[in-house]
Amino acid sequence: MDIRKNIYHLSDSELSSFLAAVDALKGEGGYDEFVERHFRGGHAIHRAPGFFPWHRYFIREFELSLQSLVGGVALPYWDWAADAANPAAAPLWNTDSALGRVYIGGDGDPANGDRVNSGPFAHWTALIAQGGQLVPRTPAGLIRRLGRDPISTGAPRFSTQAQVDQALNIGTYDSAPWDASQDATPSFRNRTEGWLRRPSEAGSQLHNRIHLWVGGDMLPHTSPNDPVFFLHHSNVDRLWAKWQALHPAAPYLPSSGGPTGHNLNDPLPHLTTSGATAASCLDYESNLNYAYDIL
Ligand code: CU1
Ligand code: CU1
Repeated sequence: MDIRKNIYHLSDSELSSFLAAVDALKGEGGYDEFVERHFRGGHAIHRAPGFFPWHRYFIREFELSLQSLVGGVALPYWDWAADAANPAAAPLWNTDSALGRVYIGGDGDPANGDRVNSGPFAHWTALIAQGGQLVPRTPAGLIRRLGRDPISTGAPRFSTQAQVDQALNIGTYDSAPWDASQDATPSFRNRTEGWLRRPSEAGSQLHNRIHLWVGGDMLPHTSPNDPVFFLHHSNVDRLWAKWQALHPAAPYLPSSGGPTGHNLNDPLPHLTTSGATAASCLDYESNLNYAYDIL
């Protein structure tokens, strides 16, 4: 059983092993296959009930790929709500080892097209979509605009613990019409993915809001380009696990009648796990062999 920990709670050696594994996976090409699969999944794996199970498998496949390169690595999570008071100052973006541990590098450099020039992934090249194909960015680089991307303007600008708690209290997993609509019965999936807003909110929230706030390469369907994607989705998966624990009698919905690929026993597309369905990942501890240190 792999135990996923808060990235801030990793030991120095756990952190350096994780970062080395991610960089090694990038170097041998496997990392970019995850970017490709998420890009191919596109709209078919978002805005619908399969959002949670699809990403659950996807990041587990990623975690197993890391382990094949560096034994014993587990995927940490970024509990972003805990950094909501001042997200740009979060330790996650630290660029100077004199000020504390360096995790995944900091904000992009506006003088260099907002390319990340700090941390362990500073030399990376992201893949960008061009005519339906993915090609390496030229000049090379990974782009971040922490809270600065034009698309991330609007209030609130960062997802909060109050929003997380409100989402976790919704007792229904998903509801017809199984999409991103505002007039559906409030559901945990629609709210936590970030489409369903409260009257006081503008724009996308929660999961979506983190993509918008990080900006740059976290915006399009190639968002796994930035390793923060996996830390973010590890946390999103943890929130689903917590919701499951809080509502043990609430089923995954729909069992049938939803969009193709999103019913309980439908095959999930663009994964490498054969026969993966929502049903087969609900008990993630038994069937996928990982757990979280704290739900
Ligand atoms: Cu996604
Ligand atoms: Cu996401």
